[in-house]
Amino acid sequence: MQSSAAKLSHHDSHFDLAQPLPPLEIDLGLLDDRALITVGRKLAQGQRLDLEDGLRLMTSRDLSGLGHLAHQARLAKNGLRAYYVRNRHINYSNVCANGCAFCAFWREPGQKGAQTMTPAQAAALAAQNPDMPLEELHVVGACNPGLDFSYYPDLLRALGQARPQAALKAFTAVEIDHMAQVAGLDVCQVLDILRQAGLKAMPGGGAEVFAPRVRRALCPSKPSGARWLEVSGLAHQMGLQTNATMLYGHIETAQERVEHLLALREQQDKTGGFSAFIPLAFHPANTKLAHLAPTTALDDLRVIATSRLMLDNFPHIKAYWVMLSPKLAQVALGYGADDLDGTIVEERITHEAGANTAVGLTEAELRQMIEAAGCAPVRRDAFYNAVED
Ligand code: V47
Repeated sequence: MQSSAAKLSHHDSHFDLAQPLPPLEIDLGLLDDRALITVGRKLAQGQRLDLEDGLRLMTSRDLSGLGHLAHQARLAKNGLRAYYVRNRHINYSNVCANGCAFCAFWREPGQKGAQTMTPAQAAALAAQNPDMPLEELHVVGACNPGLDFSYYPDLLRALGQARPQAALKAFTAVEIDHMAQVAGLDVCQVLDILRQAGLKAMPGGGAEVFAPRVRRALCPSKPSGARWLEVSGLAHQMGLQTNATMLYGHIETAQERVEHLLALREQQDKTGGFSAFIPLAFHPANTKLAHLAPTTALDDLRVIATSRLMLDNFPHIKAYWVMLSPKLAQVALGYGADDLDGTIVEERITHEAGANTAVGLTEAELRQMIEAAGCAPVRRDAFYNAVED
């Protein structure tokens, strides 16, 4: 099959990685769960997995069997390489009109703790620690009804001046949709203006779980899953690489998880611009869902492994250490993940929801985690190109 990824020239290095999986070397004797044997046979024949297969994976308790399948897929895509990036998060505003039930980060306009950085304040943060080179600035905020559209290109220009070497990976599909409404422009016009101001790629937040049932219950004001996919696809058609996420571990069912993955896979078949998928483990503290238990290690690894196997056309699966903990993220490198994200420096969305992980890791710590897992560390840029000193 000729993937549309091939049409986007800057994806050339990802072309093979965005192809469905080749036949995998599966040892059926390593699978305890009989349901996994069906999946293992399909993988050995290079067949694409379907909803039923996804459910078998997503509900299996045979963690070592799942790990074997996902690790073979990881090896086929990325060998034993494990990527990390020297990056910094900038959360420019927490003022949000959406009020999602799973979010501890958002504030009402004027509420105690509501904050919006001026572009100059955000640039000053980005410029901190000038001795620490950054390949990426990860810039995410909220749907702030009080900001004019001109704020966003101003923010990008200020950040670009503060850190000219860092690629600006900024604004989720949800923020882009919000800007289009504020500006009275269409999504491509918004992206064009942002790109002229320095936008290089987009993060994958705001996808949550696409199922309308879940969105009605948790984030009714947010655009639909179909809209999130549409905005991402338009970004791809304009040549921007983006990421994708799934927030799991709240009220979603196993089937809704697998359907979310299949919708992403279908979009990737069409537009080919997703670089990485990042499963986001729900943190309940200080949210309207604070009564829910946090995710378990078994479920975290199962979601990583299932994602690697179902998203056969995604180049990378990220184990986001901020949410998983560095220890579990390290283990996830043997369950399909090939990227740990980065140095981060400052993180608010997960920490305000109760995460007790560090706010940042050093490059040396990331490399040690990767080497101790038996993988080869690769420092990357925002586009997954290897970066040498
Ligand atoms: O969009 C909100 C989720 C996302 C909670 O693209 C929560 O490289 C857990 O998208 N518990 C932001 N998750 C984080 C994100 C991300 C992170 C790292 C890398 C990339 C990338 C993207 O976090 C939000 C939302 O889906 N979120 N509240 C919570 N309580």
